[in-house]
Amino acid sequence: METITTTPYADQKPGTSGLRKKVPHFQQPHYLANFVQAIFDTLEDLEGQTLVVGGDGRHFNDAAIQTILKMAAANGVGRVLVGQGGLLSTPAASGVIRGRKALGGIVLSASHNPGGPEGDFGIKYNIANGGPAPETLTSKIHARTQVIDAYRIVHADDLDLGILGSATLGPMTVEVIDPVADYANLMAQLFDFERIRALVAGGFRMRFDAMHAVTGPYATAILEQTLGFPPGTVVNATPRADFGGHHPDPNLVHAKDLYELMLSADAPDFGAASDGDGDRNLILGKGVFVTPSDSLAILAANAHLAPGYADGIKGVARSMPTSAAADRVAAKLGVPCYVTPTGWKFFGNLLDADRVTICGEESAGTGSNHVREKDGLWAVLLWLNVLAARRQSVREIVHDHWRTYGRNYYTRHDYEAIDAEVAEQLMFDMRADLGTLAGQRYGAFEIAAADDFTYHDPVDWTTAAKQGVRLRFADGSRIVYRLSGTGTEGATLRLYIDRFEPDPARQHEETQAALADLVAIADHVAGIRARTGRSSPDVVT
Ligand code: VG1
Ligand code: CO
Repeated sequence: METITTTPYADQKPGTSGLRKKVPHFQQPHYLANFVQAIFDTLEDLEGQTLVVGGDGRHFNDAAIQTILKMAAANGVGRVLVGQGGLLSTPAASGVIRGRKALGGIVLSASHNPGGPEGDFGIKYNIANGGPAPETLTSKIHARTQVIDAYRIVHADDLDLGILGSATLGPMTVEVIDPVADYANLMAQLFDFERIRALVAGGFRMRFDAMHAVTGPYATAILEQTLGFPPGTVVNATPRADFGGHHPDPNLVHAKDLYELMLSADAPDFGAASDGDGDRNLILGKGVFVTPSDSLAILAANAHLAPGYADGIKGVARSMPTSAAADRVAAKLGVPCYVTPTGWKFFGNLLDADRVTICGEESAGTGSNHVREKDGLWAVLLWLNVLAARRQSVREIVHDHWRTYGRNYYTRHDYEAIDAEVAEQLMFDMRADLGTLAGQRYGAFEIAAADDFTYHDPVDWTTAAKQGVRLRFADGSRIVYRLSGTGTEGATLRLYIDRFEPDPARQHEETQAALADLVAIADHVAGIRARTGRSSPDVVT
């Protein structure tokens, strides 16, 4: 074992989902090692404990895992479970931590961000419940990175992570596990696989786009090899270190081929995709895109059709920028709906306290109490279970939902890689203006309230302030402004627009047209185009 002297890096503050930087940034001397040692220093009592390590297979995944293993051995960890080939989807890692009663895990991913030698990389720590470390812990890790002066590592050859089974690294055991098996078993317990198999046998067809990311092996094993979908149902199924040069982001821009197929005459019944680390989902029917906010509400309303949720759900939680569609379902079911800041780590306490069963975010993340991460394939399987039980098309289910609960027209506009100072100033000015905004009128829209969202965790009473500026209008419409905590270049401004339409006769407008007035108001109030010099957003979802 060797102790290596080092000096701190100032920029190791974890964001919405861990520490994310460009690959070359992570390759600076001791950069990764400093952060890993900061995690180990912050965790008390590592001696003899079990940790889980895995990632989405992007560039630098392998090298990072070898470093982490050698550091874990030098820091007294007893055993590390690592996915074969260094792979573990984020939800699968969460499941392994829980199922195998590990102390926690290190998940390597930059999610939907592009990969490759110049792409993004990321690292985060998950705790024993399988979920992302809460802010109390991430702040301690950050504080440690600021004073770190040494790290510990053993000298050893790299391990072959391609072979299942046990190996030793100094005093530590490394177990290379099948990354899919535990996860596939968990899914089989939650869903009615027989019923889905019957649906498939009846000619129901789907396409799943794994985007050359980590879900390929999971989707192939479950959809094709277990549920009977024909080979070729899962496309782009082989994980690649650069995701085939694409953004593994399952939205209508980056999953364009799938979207076009689903709009075409040859569309199968169901289309879905997942992101780099397998925690997000895109849901499409023939000619229809289901917004993530609607998907959350529809899954909450229909979850009882799956065996894992047959007793009903305890409650629902959604991130603040997610539309209020789920709130209406919760109200009808007579269960609570919690509103949290953006980021899955805020759902952990609610799930652990059994206050909620289903959670979701507008950014294509949906999940349940089965793990402590959002779960892309889980959402796809729950949809399949609902489709198999209801024997209606995706379109019929969505329209039926709107008729019953009303429709929330919803869009998100992202202004990416804008100047960080301009972005900070915009948010600063909005916050300063909050007091004067209420009562302002723009055509038919009147601002009823304006605030900056502060969350009070109802379980541990911690507070998270400055989570997004909200303008709420008299008719229930809403505009939200916040800065991304996952970008790696400049700043990304996210603008979330939401309008409720209870009248079934008016629920079939094109989304952007239905929201055009509010989009114009959002720009006018914050001066987005004038300040950024951009004439339009980079991504509209
Ligand atoms: C984005 C999304 C957020 C999500 C986070 C991590 O964060 O808006 O909803 O939880 O990414 O997703 P931000 O701060 O950039 O808006 V991912 O799939 O890590 O895993
Ligand atoms: Co992700």
